[in-house]
Amino acid sequence: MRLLLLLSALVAGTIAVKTFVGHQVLRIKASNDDQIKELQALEGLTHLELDFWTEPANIDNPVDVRVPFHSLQSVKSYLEFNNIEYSIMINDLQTVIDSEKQEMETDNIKERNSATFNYATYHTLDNLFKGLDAIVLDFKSLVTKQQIGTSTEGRPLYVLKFSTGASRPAIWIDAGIHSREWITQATALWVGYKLATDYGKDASITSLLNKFDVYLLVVTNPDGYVYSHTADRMWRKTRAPNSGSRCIGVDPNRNWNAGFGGPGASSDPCSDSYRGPSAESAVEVKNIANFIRSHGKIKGFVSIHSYSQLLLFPYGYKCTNPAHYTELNTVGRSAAAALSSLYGTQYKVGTICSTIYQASGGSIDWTYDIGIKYSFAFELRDTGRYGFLLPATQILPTAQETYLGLKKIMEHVRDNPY
Ligand code: 0X9
Ligand code: ZN
Repeated sequence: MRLLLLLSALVAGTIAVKTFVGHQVLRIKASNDDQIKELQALEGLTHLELDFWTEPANIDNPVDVRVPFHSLQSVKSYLEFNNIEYSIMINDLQTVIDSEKQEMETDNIKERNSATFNYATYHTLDNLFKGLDAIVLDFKSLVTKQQIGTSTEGRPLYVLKFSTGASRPAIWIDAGIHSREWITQATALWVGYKLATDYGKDASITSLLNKFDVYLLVVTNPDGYVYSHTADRMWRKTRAPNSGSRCIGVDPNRNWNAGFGGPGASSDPCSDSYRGPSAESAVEVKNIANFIRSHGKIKGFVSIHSYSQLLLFPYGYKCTNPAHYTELNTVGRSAAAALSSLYGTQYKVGTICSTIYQASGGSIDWTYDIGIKYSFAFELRDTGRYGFLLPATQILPTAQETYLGLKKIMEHVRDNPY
């Protein structure tokens, strides 16, 4: 193993790609609140360089942690010493990353010789952008591409606008605010394609788009997305430099002006949930917030994350229920039921705080508090078998079922004007 690590470090040094040889993903099951506290204490030990894929917050949700090779022994001993149950979900993360990469390369070579976009594979940023252009080209009278701003490193933030008339109210959908959640960008692109093809064919989508515009931001964090392909598959944040620190990036889902700086976000620039120096300091967040504010008629806002199979609504920054709790819960349940009707995929529905954890500075809390009643966040497949490394064979089924959930939410927005 040592030799392997050394070799991979050498290779990584020359091409600057982070490797995960010998990293394991452990699934940890806390059985009481003391054990939750012990896991939170573990999270504070930064020298272990643990990557919590899900957070220790309550005993209902298992905690998935990526443990680097050098920390495996200490972490396992700590868990055993504290009698905390765990199992190995992924035995060697690099093996999974390698097969994902190989599959993607083979698919992309095939795709180059084909006239059609392959929705069933993961794509580089450039290819996703080609996918956006293909939709615009195929559905000229319905879909336009609009740049709503630029990322830290100068990449465009493109939204697809689905519109059949001027000055309509609108529904916003974004994906990929966390770059490593690759299933979300892939799903969003297919959803765009499906919306466009369904207009004029599916009565419900037709009536929706005769009343509402839909804005779709497929790659909310393009710098992080590129970095997750070229340098570090597990990259979550933006790629903005932080003054006074060598660590890079802000968690763009801790940077919104909703309970900013409160619990469930870090003030440490090296943390994966670093909130940034101030709300909307991340240009990616600022650009979207500006767009939403100046539009003025956004009536539904859906942000797509992965993983865990959850449909969430406010609040995350506090643990009190929103004023429209009953309605949001009902809509959420009917969306989850529609989603489940296709392949039986089960979703939990509830507020961010009650379902996962308290987390401040999240997008849907901000949109809800500025008056966008129908604000939801999806956490797509799976429940942890592959986590962020969901096999490409699951892209289409995930996209198809998610579309049914999204459709239910959009229909509710359409039929309940406010
Ligand atoms: O912690 C998060 O930001 C989300 N979970 S993830 O594993 N994808 O990072 C959940 C937050 C959902 N809240 C909002 N979208 N506001
Ligand atoms: Zn996320």
